Amino acid sequence: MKKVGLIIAVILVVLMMVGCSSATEEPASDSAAPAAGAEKSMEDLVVGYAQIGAESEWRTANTASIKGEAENLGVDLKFSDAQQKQENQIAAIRSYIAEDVDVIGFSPVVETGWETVLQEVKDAGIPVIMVDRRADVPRELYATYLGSDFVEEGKKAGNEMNNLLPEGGKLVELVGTVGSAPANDRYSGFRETLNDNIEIIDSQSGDFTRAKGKEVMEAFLKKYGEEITALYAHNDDMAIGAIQAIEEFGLKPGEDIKIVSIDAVRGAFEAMIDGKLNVTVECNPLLGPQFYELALRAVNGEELPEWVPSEESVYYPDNAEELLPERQY
Ligand code: GZL
Repeated sequence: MKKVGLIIAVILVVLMMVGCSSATEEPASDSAAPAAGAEKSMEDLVVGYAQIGAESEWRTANTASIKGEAENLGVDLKFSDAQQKQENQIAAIRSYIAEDVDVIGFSPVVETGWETVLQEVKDAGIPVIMVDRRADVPRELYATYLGSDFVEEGKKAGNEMNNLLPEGGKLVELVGTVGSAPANDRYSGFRETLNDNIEIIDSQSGDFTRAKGKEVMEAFLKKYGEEITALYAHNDDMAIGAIQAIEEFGLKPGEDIKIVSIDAVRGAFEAMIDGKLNVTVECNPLLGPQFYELALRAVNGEELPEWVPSEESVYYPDNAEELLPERQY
């Protein structure tokens, strides 16, 4: 009899231990977290975003859109600023793999050097969305590219320059960050439409910043002086820096030297109101809403188009004052 009681007691103790251990093995179910395999919602989303830096008004507005929309949607955003260095962006992307985020967004500072790290992201099963700029990588390494048609922006700039200089002229060019998609494509698009009677006498990088744009324009003026009749700047920040250099040299920007730039930031509208800039071609930085919508679709397993282009326009001095108050960046 005693033996039977002992056996029953041992069985009860074992059953109790199994019951406890299974309780400790299975975490308490969190009603907020979706069941494995269930569709995620925006509030469930954990996003890693590797931003380039803060080099221009455009980038500041782009960052505000990415951060602001995450707050609006309740997305858990992990954000990094690479200060224009590719190695910092790569390190940030690797940290997001380690954190096992749901999706990674980034704006590649230059087109090349991304295949290794994007293969690591793919091996980790995390979708990648390229935002703003694109990298030169195989299609299978990213879910989609959300951004502008930089070649089209360059073509528009060339057409606008033709309208400003119907008799032709001598033009200098401020190129964006060397090796970046916007610099490469705005360079080639511009040359597709520019008339032959406009000679490009010099072309150098101003790295998309006001300070460098001013410095390079000072060098152009020192070398060519009043021979220069036109400037093409790959972004408004470099154009604004160049405008300061032109005025300090004693010439009238927008009159002695016709200027076409790209981005359509508030500073460009202010320069057009002052008669110092002739045209700005829009490049929309407010990509936050589209980015998170695409991110959620990618995380929930949807196949996305290779490229989602942003809609853009061209702006001129004649209605700059009227439009400035409504400009969001
Ligand atoms: C273009 C963007 C460029 C802007 C610059 O999409 O990558 O980088 O034209 C910015 O102002 O620095």
